[in-house]
Amino acid sequence: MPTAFRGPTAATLAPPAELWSRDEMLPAARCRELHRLMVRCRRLEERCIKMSKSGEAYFWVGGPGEEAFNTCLGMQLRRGEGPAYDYVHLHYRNPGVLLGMGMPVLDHVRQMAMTLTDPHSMGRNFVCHYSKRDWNVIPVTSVIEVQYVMAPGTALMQKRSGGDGVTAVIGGDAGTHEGDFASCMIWSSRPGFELPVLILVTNNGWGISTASETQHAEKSIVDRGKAFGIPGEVVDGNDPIASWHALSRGFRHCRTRRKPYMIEARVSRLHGHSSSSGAARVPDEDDCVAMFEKKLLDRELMTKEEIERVHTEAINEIEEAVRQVHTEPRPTAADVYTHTYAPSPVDSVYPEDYTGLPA
Ligand SMILES: Cc1ncc(C[n+]2csc(CCOP(=O)(O)OP(=O)(O)O)c2C)c(N)n1
Repeated sequence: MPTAFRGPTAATLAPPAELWSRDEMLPAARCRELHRLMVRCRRLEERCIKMSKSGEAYFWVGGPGEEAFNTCLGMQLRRGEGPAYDYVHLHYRNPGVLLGMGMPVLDHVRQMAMTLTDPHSMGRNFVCHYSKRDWNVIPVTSVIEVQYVMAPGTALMQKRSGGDGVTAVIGGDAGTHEGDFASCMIWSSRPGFELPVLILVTNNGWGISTASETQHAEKSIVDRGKAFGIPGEVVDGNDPIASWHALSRGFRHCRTRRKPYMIEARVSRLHGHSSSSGAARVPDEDDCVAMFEKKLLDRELMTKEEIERVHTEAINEIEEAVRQVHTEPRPTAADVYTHTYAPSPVDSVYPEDYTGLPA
């Protein structure tokens, strides 16, 4: 069996010579690891969609179609608390990032089912609205794009405190129209005060139901970085090999030069916007998991049976998590103010029997 997998930068565009460039190799073990993460993520998304339809949960949003890019990002983030580690400002399509960082699927299912055990919001926030202080995961908001204007803040603090920590920020293409995105570019690139911000955009071609070609006059979003002297690249976000290398380049640039870098990943949106738009599978979009499996089989890096086993194990793990959250408690009215403000009024201001409800 070959020990390394060589993948194309953009499967359909690159001439054969480039498909085999040394630049685009990944060790076989890493390919299998990425595949396992992508499959767990996809199966998790599919089960969560089912939960939203079966009454086991209420609302679903997520990133089926972004597994390749997001798992690569999660695996490359330097995980820990404080400025020496990387910070990550996410939006609502990033389970792959957290799984890549090592989050158990159970914690995602807990937020999906809105149980009290949800470590990100105690069951009070939408799914994918992560918040994890010990991994520098900044709380996700439903208000799109605000993450881009917050990112220079953590990067400024990282630059001042020394070290080589990076701030990564990610969001969708439609949201880049908002001023927050421009603020991110401006604050990250001030001459002499540049900041180590890895500015990522997952471009799925849609903003809910608005097609991006009706909104963007520029050829690619990273072109906007040129005006600010921010280098960047467009990558096939459906290709985990290309995504891995693009992200490596981006992290290396930010980590060593302490300056910003932009990556626009072209990705698919396989189940529409969210459960609000039905979440049915979209038939004519590229599927990164299926495409990667074809390459792994073609290069004899995995057998059909091994791939099937990865799917079965993922399904079993997720079903076990769903079974468990059915037994877990939900938030009560008494928790309504807990962690809403700091310090929590329930802990510090109100009497012990305070419920927040009218007497
Ligand atoms: C400030 C703000 N405006 C509008 C919305 C409503 N909204 C939610 S998602 C969305 C589309 C975002 O599209 P894009 O940024 O491309 O990300 P995608 O969902 O395609 O990944 C909009 C307009 C919002 N949540 N916040």
